[in-house]
Amino acid sequence: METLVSRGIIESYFAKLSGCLQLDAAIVGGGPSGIVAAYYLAKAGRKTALFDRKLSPGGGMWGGAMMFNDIVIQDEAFPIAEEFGLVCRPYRGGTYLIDSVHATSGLLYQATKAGAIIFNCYSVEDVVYKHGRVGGVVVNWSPVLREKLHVDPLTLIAKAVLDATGHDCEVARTVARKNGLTLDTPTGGVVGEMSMDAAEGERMTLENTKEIYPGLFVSGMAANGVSGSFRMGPIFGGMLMSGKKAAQLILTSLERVHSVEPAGGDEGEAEQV
Ligand code: 48F
Repeated sequence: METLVSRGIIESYFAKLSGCLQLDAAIVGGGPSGIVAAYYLAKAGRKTALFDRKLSPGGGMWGGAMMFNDIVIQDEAFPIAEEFGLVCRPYRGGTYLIDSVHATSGLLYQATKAGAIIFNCYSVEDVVYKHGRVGGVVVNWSPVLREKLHVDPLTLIAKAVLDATGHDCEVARTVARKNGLTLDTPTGGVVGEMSMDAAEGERMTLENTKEIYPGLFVSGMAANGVSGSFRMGPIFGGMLMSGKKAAQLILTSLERVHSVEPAGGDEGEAEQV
């Protein structure tokens, strides 16, 4: 029995991982915007994997505000919450309250059920950058990085990469710093997040959700971070809508990109046509 259990996990896990060596979309960060993006991409039939450095993906949604575990969403985001089957309680001023543990687990459940693969305990430490576009993610075990072990990473090719890393916009920062690229932001670099303005922050999140470099998209707080917009605290409608918009933008871009596979092999790379 012990061997059967171990063999089952090992065979299943490595089949899952090798099935993700060439992705349509690699999502970095399993907060609300990344999970929602993963759901819509997988639902559209795209090979999608999401990487989160933590044991429990969900980002900043589990804890509500100051660990008071409820969140607020506004009217405009209600259809997304409804599509995910979340139980929303109408509140005042066109808002709804949702239990944050229910909301986070509901998003994760629907995204994985739609076919998105989630790799937890994975840190994205770099990207693949060639032919003038971002074309994949460089991953390592989070404990390897935490322990500062000198161990090389693995690489997964992806036609689109979504930076959904939240406030630190880690992927965009790494891409800009290492390659000296000009991003589609007001300064051409990562501007950095501003202080609290909930309404403006929510509005700008959606506006800032875009492709900031060929192959590299941003959503959620990372979108506001790269473009220098406001934080908004525990109202999460913008995060859900940003994830959906990111998925739509990626789906449109995937129609322009195809995978070139060398004859007789499965080790082709994503290239733009
Ligand atoms: O911050 P986070 O929840 O992302 P989000 O979708 O949502 C923001 C809100 O939670 C909240 C807010 C809205 O009202 O202000 O903060 O923008 O989740 C980001 C996730 O990315 C993971 C991190 O563990 C977290 O779960 N992450 C960050 N950097 C990396 C990463 C990395 N380099 N590799 C893998 N995962």
